[in-house]
Amino acid sequence: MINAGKNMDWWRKARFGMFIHWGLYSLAGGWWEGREVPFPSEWIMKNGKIPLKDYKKQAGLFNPIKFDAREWVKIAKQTGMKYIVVTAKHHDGFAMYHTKVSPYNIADATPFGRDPIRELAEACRAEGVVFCIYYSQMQDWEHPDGAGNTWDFPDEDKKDFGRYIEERVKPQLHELLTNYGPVGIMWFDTPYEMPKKYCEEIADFVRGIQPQCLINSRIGYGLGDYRSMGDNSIPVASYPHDWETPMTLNDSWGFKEGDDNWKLPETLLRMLVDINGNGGNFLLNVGPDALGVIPDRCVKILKTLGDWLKVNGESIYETTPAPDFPYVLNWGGFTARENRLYMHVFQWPESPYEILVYTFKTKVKNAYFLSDKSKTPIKVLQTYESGRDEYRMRVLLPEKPIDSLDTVIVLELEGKPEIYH
Ligand code: H79
Repeated sequence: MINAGKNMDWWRKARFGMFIHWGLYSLAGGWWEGREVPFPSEWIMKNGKIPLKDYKKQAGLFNPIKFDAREWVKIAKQTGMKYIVVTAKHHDGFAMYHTKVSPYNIADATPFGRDPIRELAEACRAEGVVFCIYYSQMQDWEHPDGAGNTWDFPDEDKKDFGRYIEERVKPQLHELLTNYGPVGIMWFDTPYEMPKKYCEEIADFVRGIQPQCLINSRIGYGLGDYRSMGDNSIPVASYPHDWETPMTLNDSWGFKEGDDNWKLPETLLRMLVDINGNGGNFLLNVGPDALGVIPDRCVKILKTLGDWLKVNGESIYETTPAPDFPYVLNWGGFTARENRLYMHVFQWPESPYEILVYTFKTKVKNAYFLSDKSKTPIKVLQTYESGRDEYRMRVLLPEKPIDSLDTVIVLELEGKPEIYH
């Protein structure tokens, strides 16, 4: 993989972004002709084998009059998210921006008639959030030569994938990269059977227009700038490249009526800490509904995260990978920045209210709660074990946690945050 970090600065500092899945599938909301279609709602067309001509009829009904780009971007910002990745075209092939390449787009085919991608790009710029685009480059269930639609276009021999790339993908990428200002990431998805030639062509095409634009690894063949982990998967240790985990808030990416399997704020925070501690970014998804509203329940969960980050953001942004401890930290986990380690205590210890950490290469100079502006020292008892050449420490805590979700303790170290293995 992966270009050696060129242009990665903003991305490495950001650490937390908002994914937005919004499309015609948000109108169906996972239900078709009165029946729930299993799995994520953005897949409804394929999973329900819905004929293109029927799926397309949704466009005439799609009128998200409550859509307010500024509001979405403000929600992201208040959640502490530094970038937004929004679906300009998902696998269903419907463009959520005003493309001139095909009439199958939100501005031309719906009563709504606006270009939400433009509005979001402008709102992001106004609010200082990095604007990024999701584009499904291989699957397109509307184009007869795109991949994936085997029910409307069953005759595989007739398909000319190269024609789809030339007629649809490149012209649309050209629009997205020339009409909406600087794009932080062009986020591609699922290149499974795509010939290398096309992947290289697309990567070159993007970089030819916006050289600073990052490309995720789902372009294929190691051509991306950073590694996208599998959907909803978090590696258990740090990973020797820049990487990012895309994660759903409930089960579906697109809005799905009745999908109430919401993750708890403490679960999400734990994921954020685990991901950051292992050197990755967290791209957390919301699925706005057919009216253009991010569901209340999402907003509430995000607000809890945002409130925590307002106090504790120093332990998340601009972090570098924390050491991989060779034992389970059953109280929580570490993030790291310069000569500081941040202990994220999710599970407060029972009496005697202390946490033991060993195998440190260096001494703790100073310890305090991150939320404590006066930095009142927390007691840390340290011993040097000459036989093992390591520092062991006992962090002595009060009986009750400071924060109900995750209490952060700053450990200022004499040396670098390194441990013995
Ligand atoms: O956009 C979201 C997903 O729709 C997309 N990636 C995230 C970011 C994605 N595209 N392909 N895949 C995920 C992998 C496909 C998984 C599948 Fe399935 C398992 C296809 C069929 C079985 C999930 C479950 C989708 C349909 C059923």
